[in-house]
Amino acid sequence: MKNIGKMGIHYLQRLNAANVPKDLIEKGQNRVIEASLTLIRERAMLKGELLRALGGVKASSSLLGVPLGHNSSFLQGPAFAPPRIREAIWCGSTNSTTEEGKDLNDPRVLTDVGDVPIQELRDCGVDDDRLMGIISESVKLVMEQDPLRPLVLGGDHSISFPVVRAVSEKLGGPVDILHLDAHPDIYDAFEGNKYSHASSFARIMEGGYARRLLQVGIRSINKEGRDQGKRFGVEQYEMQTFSKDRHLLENLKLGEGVKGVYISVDLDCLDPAFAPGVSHIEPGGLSFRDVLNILQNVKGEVVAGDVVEFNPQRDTVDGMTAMVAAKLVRELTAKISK
Ligand SMILES: [Mn+2]
Repeated sequence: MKNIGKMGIHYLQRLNAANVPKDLIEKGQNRVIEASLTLIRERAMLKGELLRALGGVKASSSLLGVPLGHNSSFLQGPAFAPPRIREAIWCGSTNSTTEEGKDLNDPRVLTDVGDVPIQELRDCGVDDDRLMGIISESVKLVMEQDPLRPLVLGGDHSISFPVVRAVSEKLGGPVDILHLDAHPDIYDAFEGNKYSHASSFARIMEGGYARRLLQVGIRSINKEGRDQGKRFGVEQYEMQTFSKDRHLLENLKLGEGVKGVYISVDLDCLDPAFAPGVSHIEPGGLSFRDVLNILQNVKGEVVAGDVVEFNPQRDTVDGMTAMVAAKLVRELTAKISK
């Protein structure tokens, strides 16, 4: 189970080793990359055209799945999360309205452009440098279709780097990031991997894609995490002082003077009692209502977001964490759409 994310059929990599001409491989990979982007481009265009024809929509959430789990340092199950989250959103156990009354069945509120075919690209030997570029490009294709705004389903947390990079580049400046997580994910590199899910916010800050980075729910942090936080001017709110910080965190005003607000939710920000289906179980976390209180009360223009690190291989048999992820997606949708 542990190695499932590494079990792509690295057939072309083997061919490479057998002295197959390099340009033959590269040309084939480029065709697969173009086909991958084409499907997302066309689906985003169709949804954008639909919303523009309907009219009266300023911003609308559009789901983009990024089923990538191989940059996890421990388990790789988040590669399987996007279809499980969609299934939970639409399972019918609850009605289709968000808490404030937006109807998810209305395409003006929520659309879906599908998944970046991460496993298919890796099967063709596409490396992480290019994979991160393809994720960024896919996010930009969604943003090109006004009024769509990307709401990304991970995947492990490594995907937040290419997603935030794309959002910032497309909008032409930094955003403010609200990052809910047990971990700061700000190692310079983890086990030698600069794309590690534990390093995504170091890449984001180095790139200048965020002005403010607020990390909330932190309870697994070492000296490097704190040093890196200071180095990049990160506002780290640790769980040990949450009762003191609660009022501030439930009344955040972000995004003024920058291009907007990006919200990144790692499911392990929640106490494992609420969300057991995560790779890194870290007791002492936020309740689900704590998270909703923070998210629902954020003042600012939410331009994009992600929900990451759901590991279906660790979930309860009745899929409780999938429902938790789904409700977060629903409420973030309500926050984005207008
Ligand atoms: Mn985490």
